[in-house]
Amino acid sequence: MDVQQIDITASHPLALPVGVTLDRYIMHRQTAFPYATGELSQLLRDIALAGKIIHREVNRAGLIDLTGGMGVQNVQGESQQKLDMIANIRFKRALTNGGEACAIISEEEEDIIYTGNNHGKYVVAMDPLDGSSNIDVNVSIGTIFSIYRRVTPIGSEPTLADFLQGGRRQVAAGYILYGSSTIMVYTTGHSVNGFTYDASLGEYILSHPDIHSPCTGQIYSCNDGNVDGYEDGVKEYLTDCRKKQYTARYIGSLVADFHRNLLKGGIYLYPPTKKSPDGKLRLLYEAFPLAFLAEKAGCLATSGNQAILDIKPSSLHQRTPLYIGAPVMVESLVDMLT
Ligand code: FBP
Repeated sequence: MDVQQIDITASHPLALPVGVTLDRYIMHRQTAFPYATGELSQLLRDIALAGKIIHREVNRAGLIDLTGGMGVQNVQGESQQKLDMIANIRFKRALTNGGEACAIISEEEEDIIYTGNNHGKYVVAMDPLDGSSNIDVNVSIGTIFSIYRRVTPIGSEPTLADFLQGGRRQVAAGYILYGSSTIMVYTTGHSVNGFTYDASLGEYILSHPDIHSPCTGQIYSCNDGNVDGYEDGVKEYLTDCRKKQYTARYIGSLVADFHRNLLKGGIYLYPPTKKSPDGKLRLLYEAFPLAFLAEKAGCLATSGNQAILDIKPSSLHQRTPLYIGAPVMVESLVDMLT
């Protein structure tokens, strides 16, 4: 039997490079900062690792009885889903074992979580699994994280002050979206990059380099069921969107709605409502990290009164109205609010 001679060169389709892995990208970026010690890099890798595990659990949740509620409520008064708890445990463990985070706050827990790594330089605020209402119905959900360099002395017990520094003091922020594919999008204060998880390799691969969001768009995202409770300026803005025949898209998972609008141009609105007069979304682990990332990608984020990143935080689980997205759309909304 004649064996056909095929010439495998580096350019052969079977030999094409897989792309830049997250680990390699982090190491490369670290070399750009001569004073960098690798702790932030390790922390980002710890978060990415926990994200891989949650990717696996989300994908097989229906097979391993991981859907449904726990029958208990979290500090927000929301019923905790099994996957909420699993995600919370996995991220806490990864950050504790990683050794770089001295403390964590989580949407799922009332108080500061002390990791015991008092020599850690960083604290992490996180929403382990955002979009809880979508967990059981296979709709995209996500993890949101925000990282600060602590202000208390290294070696000492971290305190509230480490978490209430203000959004502009974040050193890194991002999210992991568990959707049709799993993607980690983050910034360390410079560019915004997205890495798609390739489970067959167990690696995140750079798929969305240097994301710059369109300055305007035709997509608006809000819970239309709450419109009657919105203030006049918001109602006026939504009427204008309809008049302009913009597209209404609302997944009900902040990370998923934000990600779509970041790439395509659009605005996400969660105004004050009768049920949530201060807004629903949490400042420290939902609004701050997405606003930090949004501004680096050319978007705007406001509470209606001020830029989200200029809000002075006063408590761990405080809420805020959130309007975030394409600058032209956010500015025209703010004009109608004032
Ligand atoms: P959690 O699921 O983490 O509590 O997040 C809040 C959230 O689910 C956002 O993801 C989403 O955008 C919003 O609330 C949906 O709220 P509503 O159901 O009131 O529209």
